Amino acid sequence: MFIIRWIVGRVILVLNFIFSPSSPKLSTEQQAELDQKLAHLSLYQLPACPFCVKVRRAMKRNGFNIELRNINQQLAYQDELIKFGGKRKVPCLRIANKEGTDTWLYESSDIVEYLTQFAETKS
Ligand SMILES: N[C@@H](CCC(=O)N[C@@H](CS)C(=O)NCC(=O)O)C(=O)O
Repeated sequence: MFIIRWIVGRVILVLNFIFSPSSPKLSTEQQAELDQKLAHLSLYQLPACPFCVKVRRAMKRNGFNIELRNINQQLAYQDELIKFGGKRKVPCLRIANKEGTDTWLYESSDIVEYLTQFAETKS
């Protein structure tokens, strides 16, 4: 079972690489400004998870550089995801709110929807 999941994960990564969506052409200043607007977001994820790939593709389409937190690579990320998000499930978008609280947004479709709305309102 592990082998099959591993192979499927690699296939997903290769296909994602070949059919990678293009990013908007932004100047260095525009990109820096956008990066700053996104600094309150971080994505808890795994590289070969198909739902995480879906979110990362949406990020790329919009030119969003959101910090990626691999929960298998850093145990601290996994621990905080479980402790504060409530479960070990990826992708999960951590949204640091202005009041100092965090929103933990699970479900790839909801995250993509959030990013799409962000893209529409950012300018
Ligand atoms: N419906 C969820 C599915 C997410 C999902 O099943 N993620 C898997 C990885 S691909 C997961 O986190 N499984 C729990 C685990 O790996 O511990 C979504 O669209 O985000």
